[in-house]
Amino acid sequence: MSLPSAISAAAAHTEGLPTMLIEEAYKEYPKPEGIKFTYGTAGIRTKGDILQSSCFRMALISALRSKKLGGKMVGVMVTASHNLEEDNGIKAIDSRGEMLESSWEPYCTEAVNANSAKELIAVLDQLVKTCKVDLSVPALVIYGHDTRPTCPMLVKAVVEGLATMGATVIDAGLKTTPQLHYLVRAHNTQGTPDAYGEPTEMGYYDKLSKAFAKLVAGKPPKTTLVVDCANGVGAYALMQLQQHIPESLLKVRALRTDIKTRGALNDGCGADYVKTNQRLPLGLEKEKGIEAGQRLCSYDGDADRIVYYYLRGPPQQKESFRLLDGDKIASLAADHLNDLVKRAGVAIEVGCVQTAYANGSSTKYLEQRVPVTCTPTGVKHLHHAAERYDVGVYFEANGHGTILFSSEAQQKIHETSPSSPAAEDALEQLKSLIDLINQTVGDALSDMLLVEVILRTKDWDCQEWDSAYEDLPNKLLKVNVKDRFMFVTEDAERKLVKPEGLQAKIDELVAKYKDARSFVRPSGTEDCVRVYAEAGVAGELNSLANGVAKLVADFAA
Ligand code: G16
Repeated sequence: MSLPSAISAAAAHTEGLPTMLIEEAYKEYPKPEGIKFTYGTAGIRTKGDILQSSCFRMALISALRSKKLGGKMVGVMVTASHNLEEDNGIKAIDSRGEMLESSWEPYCTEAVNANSAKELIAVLDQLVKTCKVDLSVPALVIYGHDTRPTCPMLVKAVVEGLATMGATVIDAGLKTTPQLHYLVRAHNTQGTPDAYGEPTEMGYYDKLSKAFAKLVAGKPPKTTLVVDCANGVGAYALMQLQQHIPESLLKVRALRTDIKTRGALNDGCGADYVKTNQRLPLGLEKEKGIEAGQRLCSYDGDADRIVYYYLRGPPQQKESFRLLDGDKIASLAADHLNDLVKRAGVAIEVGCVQTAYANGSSTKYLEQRVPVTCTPTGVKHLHHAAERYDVGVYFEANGHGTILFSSEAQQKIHETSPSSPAAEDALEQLKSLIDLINQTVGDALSDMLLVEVILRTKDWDCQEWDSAYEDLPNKLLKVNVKDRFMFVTEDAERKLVKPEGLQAKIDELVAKYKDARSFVRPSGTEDCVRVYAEAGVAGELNSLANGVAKLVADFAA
């Protein structure tokens, strides 16, 4: 069916679900046989060439979600973020620009696994009834995508799904994930007291760059920041951002910007590679100008994560590498905000949210300064926990995170009368930080500007930032198993309840090492089980991590 005729047919259908149109369109989007999809840590993620049916069905659900939210704009992002290029995925964005309300996730999983049009319609019907969706409300959905070769075909499936539901659509085109989150929030808050910014890509750069300019006024850059763009959409976004920030305020050298070469995305570069391998992006040590003291950072494939790093010696030596990951960013930001809040004399509290992956040293450091909460992996969990603080700093160790200012905190910051010039300066900084930080979701560009502002304000280099605490030696491993869903965790993923007996074996092993910790959890974005290990003695780390990985493999065999 052609799109315009589908749109008009569906638009005319306001009483119930457009079942005939769904049945018709379904023929093009049957579920691939023998595959079980799951709406996991960050939406649905698997090989890109088998995702069309999921994208079509997620579009149907997004239209329903918009209807449920009174016709507010919601978003759909086609990306597999940190995964390699052959993978792809789809994540739904709610009307305030945050992740999809978790009670809708099981419906997504059911819908993408439906084996017939009838089953699919039954799932949607159930959703409409249980969640009391008024089908007569018009739906508005914006969609965007990253640079993966499978994106055009998956976007087509999204468009067909939205047309089937008669939704009004906005094609955001190539975007970073956080940009799409920004656009949703900005659109829905336009003309209200909570207006988030102009709902355009240019509005996004404008908001960030103006706040940045205020915060670094009179503090010119002393160094060039080298950015590894993971050969992804971040390369494009950074180039645009540079058009808005003059070199006199920010000196950037963008590397790994090749979005055209097949297979280059996240390959040997990007935040995940650097964090997991605790080393420079492949081949960077040979680049001209990469030397000791150089400030470096890496985005991931959709620019929603960032990690920093620097070299203490020659780039060719492994030991020269020093990582400043999400934990270090959280510590830097929490400290800075705490200082500002105190200096400003505003009665608000800064809190921090981490996951089990947070390095033990970072948790110890933060707990001495602010309240700290631990949640399961996934920004959706951290985001909600951070909302409980006046100012909630949340970062996963992998560099995914942001800072939330509650409405009350923002009001207090805007209404407090400064008692001294120092208090006035702190208040002005807080006001600009509220604009600089993308509060919808972790955002590599916004987080990068935040780190630059703090380092510039403190007149620190990476080494001074790094000296806050020393990370405990740690290692992340992936174990490929037949069925990762047989691994079930509790206690914010710090303990396994299934398979039975495995946790006791892990505990037994960990007890043999000094100041050690290890946990195991199934990934929500890759087909593997992840093992994290930390040890007080560096020389013992590999033996512990490999030992736990072996236990996992043995239990899964
Ligand atoms: C996504 C999530 C993150 C999570 C990461 C890894 O990141 O948004 O919250 O930490 O996946 O998750 P898992 O260990 O379950 O595979 P991204 O950057 O890939 O969207």
